[in-house]
Amino acid sequence: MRTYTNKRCEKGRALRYEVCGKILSLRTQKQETKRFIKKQYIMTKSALQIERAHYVPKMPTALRGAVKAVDGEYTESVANQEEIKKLFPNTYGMPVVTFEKSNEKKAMPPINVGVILSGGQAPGGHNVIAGLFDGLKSGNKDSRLYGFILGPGGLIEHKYMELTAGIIDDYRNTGGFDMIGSGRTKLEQKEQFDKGLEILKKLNIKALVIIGGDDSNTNACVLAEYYKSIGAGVQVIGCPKTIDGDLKNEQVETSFGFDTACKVYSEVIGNIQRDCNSARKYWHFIKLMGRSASHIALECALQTHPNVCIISEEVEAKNQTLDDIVNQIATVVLKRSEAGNNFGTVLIPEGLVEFIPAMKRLIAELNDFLAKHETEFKMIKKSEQRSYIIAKLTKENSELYASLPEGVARQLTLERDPHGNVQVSLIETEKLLAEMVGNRLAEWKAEGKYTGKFATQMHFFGYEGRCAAPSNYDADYCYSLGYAAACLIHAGKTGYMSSVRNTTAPADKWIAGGIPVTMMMNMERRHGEMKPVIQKALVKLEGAPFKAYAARREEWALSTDYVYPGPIQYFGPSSVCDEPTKTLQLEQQK
Ligand code: FBP
Repeated sequence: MRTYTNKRCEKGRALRYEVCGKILSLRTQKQETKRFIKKQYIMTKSALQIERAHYVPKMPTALRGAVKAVDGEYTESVANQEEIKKLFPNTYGMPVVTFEKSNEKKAMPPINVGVILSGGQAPGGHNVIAGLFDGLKSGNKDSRLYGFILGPGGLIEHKYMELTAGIIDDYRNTGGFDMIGSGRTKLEQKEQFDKGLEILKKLNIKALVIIGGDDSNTNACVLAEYYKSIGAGVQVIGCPKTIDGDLKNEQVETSFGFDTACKVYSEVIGNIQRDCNSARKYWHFIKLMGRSASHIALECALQTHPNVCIISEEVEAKNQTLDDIVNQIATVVLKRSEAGNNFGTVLIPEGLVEFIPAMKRLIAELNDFLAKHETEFKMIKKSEQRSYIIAKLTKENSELYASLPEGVARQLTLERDPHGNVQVSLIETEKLLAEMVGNRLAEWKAEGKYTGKFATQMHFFGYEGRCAAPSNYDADYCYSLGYAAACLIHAGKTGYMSSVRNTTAPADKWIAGGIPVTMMMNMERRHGEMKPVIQKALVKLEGAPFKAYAARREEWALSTDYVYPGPIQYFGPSSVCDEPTKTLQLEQQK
């Protein structure tokens, strides 16, 4: 067994970065872990980081000082109650917990806690960990926090580091997940749970906090149920993370990171719109991250007033074809050109192709076909692959495939994930639509219907926003989520998601507590099997944010009513620094 212990002094305080455990005898793991330790010594900070480190997140009154956990009503899952109750006999139906200010400060025994960052990065993750750390220390200064490295894989492979005060201070109010790294290993097998338990026992960890999206929180609940069923003595608490904004429901107002990411994208969309309104010669096709749901595209549209924003959920509901979408955009281009405006912006959600019913059918047939004929397909010359596929597909799919631009047709046949599915996020929808709109306008020009100019620029915004320094909203929200997770641990809870609500009100009025994860679950078919999962929230067409967009979109299409939100402000008036997303404001007005 090897042990690494590094010491350094800062502000007169000795800091210890420790990584220990048998597992370090493996060379690769040792190197990865060392990389994390080394990083602590070479972190050069920007002027903003230095100032921002002093920011003290605003917190609900209930979490300041002694905290009392108050149990509410017992709960039921949102659907499939009987099935979910059977699958979670130990964690089903628990009450919602709300924290209130208490007059008596109880001394807590020291506790060791583990934390995992799971899935895609989202601004504010470090503040969840800082809030958790401070919450644990306020219970007992001898409590310890361990971070599992590079996501759930760190738990299974026993890669971890102790998160000391110095490390936490270095990362307060910063973006990214680089304090301990993140990963996409799915924590769902009993063997993984048992392997994880070995290291939890070894480090005397009594609670684990999993910071992740809907799937990671579902798995956190499965883990909580398992550990409870075997009497492992380890509590499991989840925290709602994802820039996609699709982990929300009656109990969870928003997932953290959505606020900051949308503000970063809106800033650059605004800049592009100003450029476009200055040069008046380009149409900008902008694809926005967000996986399936269109929340990010919708929020950015509400912030910036583009000429067109496609909402995937509407495309599906109206059974629109690719041709319908192309016509819709081309019509706006034509109308604006009639007013002399040969420029504009189009926002496209990342997951669009999966929501176009005809494309969905094409992708499904391609998945099946290529899974069965992969070897044969690979033998075909590249230049002949397109005609080969056209000849093999059913009539409807073959015609659609033949109508697609060459590049996109190739992406549909080449890029496949480990499950044999087309990776839709890699399909360059912005190029697909720009090219198809260009073709449609050329047809209209030939018919004498259109006389304008159409020059395009393409963009994809995603990674630019996932690690931005958290906005005040995310810095505050995340810190409170982490602090509330510590309070849930102190209250002996397991199978809960940390929750902070009423977040459009000033922070001292926020309501902190915990929601039993089973309450958010229903049964869904995943990989051919019915599984209990947290319901994913897509854009609701009857919801206030979509309605607000729909009410203004015709006006925005033709007028040039661009809004330029500018960069996130970290210092200055609250009206500029603390404003929540338009989505949240509209939803909370209900
Ligand atoms: P999570 O759902 O894990 O939060 O990830 C969000 C996301 O940024 C999606 O918007 C995007 O489709 C995906 O991650 C990209 O994945 P990767 O990080 O593997 O490139």
